[in-house]
Amino acid sequence: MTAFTRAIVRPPAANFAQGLTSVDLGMPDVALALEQHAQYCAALEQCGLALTRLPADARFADSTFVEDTAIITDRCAILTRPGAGSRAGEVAAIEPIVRTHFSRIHRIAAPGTLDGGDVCQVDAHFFIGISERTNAEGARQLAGFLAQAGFTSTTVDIRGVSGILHLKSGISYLGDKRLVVIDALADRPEFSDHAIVRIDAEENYAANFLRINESVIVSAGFPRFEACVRGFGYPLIALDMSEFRKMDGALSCLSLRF
Ligand code: CIR
Repeated sequence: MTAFTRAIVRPPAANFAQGLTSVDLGMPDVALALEQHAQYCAALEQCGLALTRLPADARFADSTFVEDTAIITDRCAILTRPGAGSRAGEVAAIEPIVRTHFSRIHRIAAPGTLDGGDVCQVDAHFFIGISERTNAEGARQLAGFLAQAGFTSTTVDIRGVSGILHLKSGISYLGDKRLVVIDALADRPEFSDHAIVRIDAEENYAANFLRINESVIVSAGFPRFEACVRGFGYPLIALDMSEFRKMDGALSCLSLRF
């Protein structure tokens, strides 16, 4: 399991509610989103991470979801080319901070598109989702950069799987060879080499969580998944993510961890 020491975060801007969403959960309350973001940052710090806190950026209503702009590993960094046109400029806004940590940076080029939310690292292997945001060409370019760094990867086509925007809306790596997967993806042959922990359909949103060093950060309100994580013995932090969920966001989207 990768050991993390740092994370990059950016709070939601005043126009957060004007971002993209595919769910019908109402308008987010920006003040509450800011509070939830502060709790999220405190949880990352509690897990031992030093945070780089970027300023809110109202040029891009979705800019708090920094995960989509870059893939950062312990061997290389790749700037993405987000699949939503309204988010394209977010990459230039994250590039300077990524450059302070990595001298050699790759980037996804047109016609490739790739959102970081479609990329799930499982030790030295990466699953890359082909989605409404990430196309086959973006996945092919990323797989090439990862291979140069000695990583392996496979693609997982999630188009047509309802209720998930990105691959990591439906799978996350718990560590210790355990891959947590929503029911709709649990039987995919791509995951057959892994120990699968299934998420019940009513708890699908819980499939996006963070394993940070020893701890697991989960979204509050999913008691069966919480009990499952506790049963494995991981220290657990549960965070209210209600306002980010209204904008199709979840725990992993709010940071770049390395
Ligand atoms: C979007 O639609 O792009 C944002 N409203 C949500 C992005 C969530 N990002 C992620 O899951 N990595």
